Amino acid sequence: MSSSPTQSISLTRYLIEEQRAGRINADLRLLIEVVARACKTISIAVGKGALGGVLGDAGTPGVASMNIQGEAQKKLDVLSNEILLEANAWGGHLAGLASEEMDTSHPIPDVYPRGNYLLLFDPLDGSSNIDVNISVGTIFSVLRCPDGVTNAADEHFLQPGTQQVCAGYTTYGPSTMLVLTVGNGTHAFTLDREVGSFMMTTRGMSIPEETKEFAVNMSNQRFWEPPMQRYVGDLLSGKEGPRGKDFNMRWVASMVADVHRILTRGGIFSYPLDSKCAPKGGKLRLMYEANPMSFLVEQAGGAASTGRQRMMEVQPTGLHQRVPVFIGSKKEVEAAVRYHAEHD
Ligand code: AHM
Ligand code: MG
Repeated sequence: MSSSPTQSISLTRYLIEEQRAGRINADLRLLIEVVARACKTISIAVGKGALGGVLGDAGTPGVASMNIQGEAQKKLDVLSNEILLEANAWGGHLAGLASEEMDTSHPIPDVYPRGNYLLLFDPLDGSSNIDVNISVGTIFSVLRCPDGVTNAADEHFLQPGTQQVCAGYTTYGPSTMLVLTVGNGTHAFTLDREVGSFMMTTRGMSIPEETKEFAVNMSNQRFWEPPMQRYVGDLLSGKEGPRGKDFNMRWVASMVADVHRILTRGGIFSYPLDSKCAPKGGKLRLMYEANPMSFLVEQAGGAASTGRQRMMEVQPTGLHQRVPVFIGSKKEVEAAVRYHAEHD
C-alpha cells in the first residue's frame, strides 16, 4: 500500500480541501461529516459490548425481529440503523435514505429541509460477528437525487454504481477506521479516541495488482457453479497447478474486515452465486454492500465484478437486490472473470 505523508490531517480538513479543490460541495461535505459522526456513536456502542447491554437479538425473548431479507436482527443492527437515521434526517442535505434494515426507502420528515443527495447504508455489516467480539462495520453509498425530485422514492435510488459520488465504510476493530472515496482516490482515517476525530493515516490506498490470498466461504463449495469450482480448485492446487503459486486463505465473515484487509495488502474476496442463494441472485446486496466497496476498490486500483459484468455497471432493479461478488486485486478479479467467460 502506498502511503504519502498525512501530516495530521483530520477528516474535516481533508473534506475542506476537497471542497476548495471543487471536487465536493458543502452539502456533500456536511453529509460525510454527519455519517462519520454517527459512525463514532456506533463505534462507542460496539466498543461497550456486553457492558452496554447491546449484544444479542432484537425483538422480544423467543421472538426475533426480522428485516426485509428475512434475517434475524441484532440489537446493534437496529441501534446502528436508528443512529444513522436520526443523525441524517435534519441536516438538509438529503432527499432520502435507504438501509439494509428497512423494507423501503425512508423519507425525510416534513419538518426538515431537503437536499440533493441519497444515502444508502448497511448500518452494521457482519452481524453474525457482533456477539463474538470480531470486527464489524458500517458501509455507505451516496448518489445524487434525480433533478426535480425532492421526496425520493425507491425508484430514484436505482442507479448503477458508476453514479456514486461518495462511498465509504467504517470498521469497528482493534481500532475504528473510516475508509472513504469521493472519486479522487481511496483514503483511510483512524479514529483518535482521545481527541474524538478521524485522522488521515493513509492517503491514496493502492491494492497490489497480483495476489496469493483469497477470501471465500469454503463451506459453500459444493453449491457453487462449475466455473467457480474450477477457479478455486486451481487456486488450491498450488505451485504444481495451472496458477503456479501457493495461495493462502482468509475469511472473517465480515465483508468490511475482509475488504479492509484487501485494500491494505491485496487479495480477492468472493461471495459467488451458489445453489442456495441463486434464487435471490446472490448473498450480498448490490446497492449498499457491493457498489460502495467496488467504488472504494476501483479507486485504489483494484477491480470488482459479478463474475460476468463490471459491478458498478449493473443496472439495479430493487433496493435490496443481491449479486455475486468478486472484488480486489485487479489481475486476480480478471482471472476469476476469465473462468466464467470460458465456461459460459
Ligand atoms: P450482513 O449484512 O447480514 O451482516 O451479511 C453480510 C455478511 C458479509 O459481511 C459477509 O461477507 C457475509 O455476510 C458472510 O456470510 P457467511 O456467513 O455466509 O460466510
Ligand atoms: Mg451487510
